[in-house]
Amino acid sequence: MAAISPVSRDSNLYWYKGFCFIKDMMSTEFIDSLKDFKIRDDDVFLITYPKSGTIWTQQILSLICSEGHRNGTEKIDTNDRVPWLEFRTINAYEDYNIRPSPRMFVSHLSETFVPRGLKNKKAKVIYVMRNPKDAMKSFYHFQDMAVLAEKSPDFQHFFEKFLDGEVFAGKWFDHIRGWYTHKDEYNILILKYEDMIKDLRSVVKQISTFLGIKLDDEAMDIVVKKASFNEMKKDPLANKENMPEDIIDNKSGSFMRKGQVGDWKNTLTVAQSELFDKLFQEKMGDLSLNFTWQIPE
Ligand code: PPS
Repeated sequence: MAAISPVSRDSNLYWYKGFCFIKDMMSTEFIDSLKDFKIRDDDVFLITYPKSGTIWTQQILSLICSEGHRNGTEKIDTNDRVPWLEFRTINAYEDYNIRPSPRMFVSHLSETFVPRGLKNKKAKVIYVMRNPKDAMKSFYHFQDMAVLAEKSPDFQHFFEKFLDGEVFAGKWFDHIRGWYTHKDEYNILILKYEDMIKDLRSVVKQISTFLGIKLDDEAMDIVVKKASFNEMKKDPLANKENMPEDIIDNKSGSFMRKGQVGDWKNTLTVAQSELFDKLFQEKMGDLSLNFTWQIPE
């Protein structure tokens, strides 16, 4: 059995097979069991590194797939429509095996931990990535709300923690590299947060085409409107205001915080940014991956 090891800057996390898990929320036995989770051909998995557009894409999937979500007649929590694969407490340990098809799931897992059945290339995977400087900044603020996270006293502390991967989900570089280099093994649509900011309608179209769902112009207008930052911030279900208090402390911040590209510029120093650029080049330079770091570029 692979060893687990402690995380030096957060005692609520542990390292297991190159990934950082939350002690109180997931055991190694449970995580290992997910490899055998039975996949159906019409399943859809949304996968992200944290703070990269997860709730946004959950909302888009809910809006595309459910007329009741679009017209507001069904008030179903986004986490029930697109439930977490690994955070079972959030979904009250629901037995996903008896959930009716088509099922949608969300996960922050790296490529090495997801159910093997996804490699049959029938079930769909949507992987969303965000430029890591903005993801890092968003993660830094999210620590204040994440009850189980050990808070960093200042940004420099978090910056080092993030680079070392001592946050839930481990190193950003590993997550992206793992999914990107194994993408051909999956029926996958790779999206970027910044493209969603630049042209949400096009991305919604891409997602609906990938899902094989045709929306008329009126339905498309509603999806794009209800997936906008301002609409989602007003919606308690999208803003995670209904999450259990022992998981998210809504008094310490707003989940829908800023929703911008380039907010990292207000926090990272020139030295931090340059160090990050150097590491990015070293670790990702061989991949044909470009990110939008600010708008306009
Ligand atoms: S989590 O905790 O990993 O599930 O967080 P995640 O949902 O991946 O990321 C949260 C950030 O996404 C922003 N967000 C949006 N930006 C623009 N438009 C819309 N509609 C939208 N919805 C969510 C959210 O504001 C967080 O980013 P920051 O930079 O902190 O604002």
